[in-house]
Amino acid sequence: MRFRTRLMLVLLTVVILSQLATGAAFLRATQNDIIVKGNQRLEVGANVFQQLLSARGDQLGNNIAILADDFGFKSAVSTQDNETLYSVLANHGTRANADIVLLTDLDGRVLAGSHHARDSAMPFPQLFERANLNGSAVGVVVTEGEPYEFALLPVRAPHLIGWVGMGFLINETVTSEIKALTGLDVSIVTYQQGRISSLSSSHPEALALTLINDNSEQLQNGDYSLTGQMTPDDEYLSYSSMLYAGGNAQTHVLLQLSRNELLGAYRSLRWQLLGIVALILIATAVVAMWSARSISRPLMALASAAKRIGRGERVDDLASGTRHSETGQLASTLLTMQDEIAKREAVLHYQSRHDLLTDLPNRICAEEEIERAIAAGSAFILMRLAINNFRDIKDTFGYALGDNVLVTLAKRLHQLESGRRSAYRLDGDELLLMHVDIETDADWRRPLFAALSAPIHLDRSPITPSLSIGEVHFPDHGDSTQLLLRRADIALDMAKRQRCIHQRYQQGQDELHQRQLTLIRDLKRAVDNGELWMAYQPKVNTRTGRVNQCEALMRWQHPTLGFIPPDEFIALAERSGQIGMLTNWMLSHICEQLARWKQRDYHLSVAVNLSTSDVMDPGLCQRIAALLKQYQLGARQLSVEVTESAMMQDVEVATRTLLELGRMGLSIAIDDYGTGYSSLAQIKRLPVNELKIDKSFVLALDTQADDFTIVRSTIEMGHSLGLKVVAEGVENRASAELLSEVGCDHLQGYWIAKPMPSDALPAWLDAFETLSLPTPGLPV
Ligand code: G
Ligand code: G
Ligand code: MN
Repeated sequence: MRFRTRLMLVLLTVVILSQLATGAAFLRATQNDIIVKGNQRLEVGANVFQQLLSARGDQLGNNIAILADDFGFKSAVSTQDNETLYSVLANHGTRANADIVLLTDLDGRVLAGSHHARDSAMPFPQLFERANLNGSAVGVVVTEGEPYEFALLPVRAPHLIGWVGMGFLINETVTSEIKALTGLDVSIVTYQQGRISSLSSSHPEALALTLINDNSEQLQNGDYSLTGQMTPDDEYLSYSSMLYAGGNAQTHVLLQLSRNELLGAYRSLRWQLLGIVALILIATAVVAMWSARSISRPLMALASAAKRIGRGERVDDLASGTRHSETGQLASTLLTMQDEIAKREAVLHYQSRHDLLTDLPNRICAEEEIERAIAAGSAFILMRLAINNFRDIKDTFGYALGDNVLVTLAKRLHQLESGRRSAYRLDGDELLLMHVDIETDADWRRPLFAALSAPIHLDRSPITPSLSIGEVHFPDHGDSTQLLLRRADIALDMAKRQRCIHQRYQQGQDELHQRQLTLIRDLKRAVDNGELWMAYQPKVNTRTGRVNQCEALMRWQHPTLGFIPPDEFIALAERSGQIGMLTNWMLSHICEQLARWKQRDYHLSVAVNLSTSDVMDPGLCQRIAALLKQYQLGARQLSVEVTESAMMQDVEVATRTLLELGRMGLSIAIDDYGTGYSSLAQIKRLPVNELKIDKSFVLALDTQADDFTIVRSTIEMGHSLGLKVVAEGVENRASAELLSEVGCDHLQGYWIAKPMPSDALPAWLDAFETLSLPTPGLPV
C-alpha cells in the first residue's frame, strides 16, 4: 500500500475511533440523564397527583362543612328524620359534584347514603378511625370496587351527633386532568379480591390493561421500585404508588412516560451527533489527505530523484523542505550519495577500460579507438606485439618477474608514445601499438623494435625479451576492427612461426588462415566419415629389380574443398594435436590392409610416415605391437619413416622410441634426408637402418651434376655407416640407372609408379616386370 494511503488511513482510523468513543459516551450519558430526568418527572407527577387529590378532597371537605353547619340538617340528624336527611344529603352532594354521600351516627352506623343501606356498619373503618383521631379525615376509599376521594367530617349540635362524608370517583376525569397538567400518562387501578375491579387511565383502555397486567405482579406485591429502568424493550418509564389498601381491595396509581416522548429529543440529538461526526470525518479525511500529501510529496520527490540517480541521470535540483527537516537531510544525503556513486563510477569506468597491471588502456579501449579511427577514415597502422618466451620467463623466473617484464615493456611503449602513437594491452602477453599519420617518417620501426627489445635489468640479471610483432594497415588490410585485429594476429603468428621479430600482413593470409581453421575443424569428421584413404607407392630394389615394399601416403578428399595435400593437413593436425588420432587410424587401416593382401598372397612391406608427435608418443610402440599381433603380421612387414627434424626436436625421447621400434624388429628410415641440418655423425648415434634421400636432390639428378655428386657421396657415406639408401622422386630411367650405378639400394618415384589406391596395387604388381638396372661399380 502506498505510504500516502496508509498515512491517511491511520489518521482516519484514529479520528473515527475517538469520535465513536466520545459519541458513544456522550449518548450514553445523555440517555442516562434523560432517564433520571424522566424519573424526576414521574415523581413530580406523583406529587402533583397526590396534591390534586387532596386539594379536591379539601374542597369537598369545605362543602361538607357548610352542610354540617346547616341548622336544618343538624336538627334532621338529631331527630333522625330519615326522609329529610337523605334528600338534604343528596341535594348537597349533587351541588358539590360528589359521586358518593354518606351520613352515620356517632358510632359510624349508616343513617343515610347513596351507596350504603341504612343501619349498615361503617364502610370506611380506616378513615373513620382517622376522623375520630383528628376530628376529620380525607382519603381514598374503595366501595363496590370503585376508588373515591372521600372526606369525612363531624356534625356537631354543638356536641358530636354524627358523621357526614362525600367523595368523588377517581376516574378518567382525574387521569386526564393529571395528564393535561403533567404530560404524564396516569392509570388508576383497583383490585378487589385479586381481580381488577376498576380501571381508569389516560391511555386507551386496551393499552392501559396490558400495561397494568405487565406490571401487576409488582403492583400487587406492593413493590414500587419500578422507577429508573428503561431497557430497549420497555415502551414506558413507570412510577407507581399505592392510594388505598384495606379489606380486600387496593388501589394503585401508575404514572408513565412513553419512550418515544422521553427519548424523542434524544433521538434527534443522536442524529445531529451522527451528522456532526460525519462532517468531522469528512473534514478529517480532507485534512488527512492534504497532510498525507504534504508529508509524502517531498518523499515522492526524493524517491523519483533516487530513481533518476539509479538510471544514471544527474540530479541537481532537490528542493525538498528546509535543510534541517528530515526530508531535507535525506535530500542532501541523496546528493552526497550521488556524488560518491559518480566518483566510484569514474573509478570503475577507468578500471574497466584499463589494465590493472600495466595501467595501459585495455582491449575495450583499443577497440573503441580503432573504431573511431576507422570512422575518421585516415590511414593507420596496428602493431600487435607478443613476448615469445613469456611462458618460459614466467615458469623460470616466477610470475612476479614475468609481470615485471610486461610492465617494463608497457613503460617503454608509453615513453614511445607521441601524439601519433598509443599503446594498449590486449590480453595475456599481447600488447597493441596504434600508429596514426603514417606519412611522416618512413622508417620508424627499426628504432622502435630496438628500444623494445633492449635487455631488461631485473634482479641484476638482464632478460632480453624476444618479441614477435604482426602489423596491419588500414585501409589496406581490412575495414573493421575485428578484421584488423585478427589479421594482425595472423601476421603475429607468422612472425612467431618464422622466428622473426616483425611480419606485415600479406594479402591472402587470412583466407589461408580461415581455410586452415576449417580443415582443423573438419579433420575429426574426416576420419569418421571415411574421407581419408591411403595411397601406396612401390619401392624397387635395385639389385633384384623387384618391388618388395611400398610407402603408405595419406590422402584426404574434403567434401567441399576437394583434395587436400597431406603436407597441409598433416602439419595442421600436428599443430592442433590431432595427429595422434590420424596416425592411429592410419596404422590400424594399414595393418588391416596388409592382412588382406597376405590372404591374397601378396607379401608386401609397408613404410609409414611418423610425425614429430608420433615419435614423442610413449604409447606408440605398444600400439604398433598390439596391431601386429591382432592382424598376425611380422615386424618386417611394417617400417617407419621419420624426418630429421622430427627426431631432432627431442633426440632423447625420439631415440627411445626408435630403439624400441628397432627392438620390435621394425626397420627405420630417415625421411627427406638432406633437407635438415643433421649430420651423419648425429644419425650414426640413432637406431636407424635406412637413409631416404630427399627428392629435391633426385628429381633432376640426370641433369644436375651437383645433385648427383651430393647423392653419390651420401650413398657412399650411408653405406659406410651400414645404412641402406633409398632415393625418392625418381622420375626417369636415366636417374634410375645413375642411382643404381652408384649403389642406391631402393628407388621410389613416378618413373616406377605414382602412389595408388590399395585396390589398384595387386593388379599393378601382377603387371610389373622385373627391372633390369646396371649394377654398381660400372664406369659412369
Ligand atoms: O605424397 P605426398 O605429397 O603425399 O606426401 C607429402 C608429405 O606428407 C610427405 O613428406 C609425407 O611424409 C607426408 N605424409 C604422407 N602421409 C603421411 C602420413 O600418413 N603420416 C605422416 N606423418 N606424414 C605423411
Ligand atoms: O614422406 P616423403 O617425403 O618420402 O613422401 C614422398 C612424397 O614424394 C610424396 O608426396 C609423394 O607423392 C612424392 N613423390 C614420390 N615420387 C615422386 C616423384 O617421382 N616425383 C615427385 N615430384 N614427387 C614424388
Ligand atoms: Mn616419406
